[in-house]
Amino acid sequence: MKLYSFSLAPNGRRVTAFLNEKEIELDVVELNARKGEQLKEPYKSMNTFNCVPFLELDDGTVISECLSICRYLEGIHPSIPLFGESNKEQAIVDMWCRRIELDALTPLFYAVRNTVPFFKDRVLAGTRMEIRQEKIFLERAIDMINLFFTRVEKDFSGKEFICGNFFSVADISGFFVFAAMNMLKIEIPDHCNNVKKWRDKLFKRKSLQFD
Ligand SMILES: N[C@@H](CCC(=O)N[C@@H](CS)C(=O)NCC(=O)O)C(=O)O
Repeated sequence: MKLYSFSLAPNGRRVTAFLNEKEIELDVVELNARKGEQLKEPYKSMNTFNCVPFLELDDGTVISECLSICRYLEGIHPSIPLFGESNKEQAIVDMWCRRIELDALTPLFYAVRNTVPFFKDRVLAGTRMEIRQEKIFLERAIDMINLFFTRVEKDFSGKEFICGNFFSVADISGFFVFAAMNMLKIEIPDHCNNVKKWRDKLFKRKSLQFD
């Protein structure tokens, strides 16, 4: 089994954080996504979505998407569960993963790709196309983040982490929401004290230390 990833890419780091939490070591092939290595053969045909990270199993099956890779790894390394233990916990982790990806992480990643000059002509991940960067994506991401955290704030009282009193893969996704906000200089809304405590806790966590 081999993981193809780029150590500087946020999505690559999401899987790295998961491996760190579980103390799993994998063979990793570093593909420099800034140089577009994942767009060259043989990688291009291995993962037709042309993004990192992706996992190649020993039978040749390729699994991409951070959460799907982590889900597979959880299945073969169940100890220190990060997708919840009981059926109820698993559904709650799934709910927060979806909320975080749909309402926060994806809008922020679009905002980055539509505003940072480096992403000109690579507005859509895994492409090199002449699509104009549109600043509206940043405005919309700020609206979505404000709404997202106003909702999260209400839901957080009495919980240590986003899904309850256990650390999960949803917290890892949450960390990358805060990291993208830092990059875009977007602040957590003032009234969201629970959210600020959550962020501070994540930034201190050993598995989430990146240069
Ligand atoms: N939805 C995918 C997103 C993967 C993704 O966007 N990866 C970025 C790195 S953070 C990438 O490969 N970009 C390559 C490029 O822009 O050409 C996931 O969750 O794994």
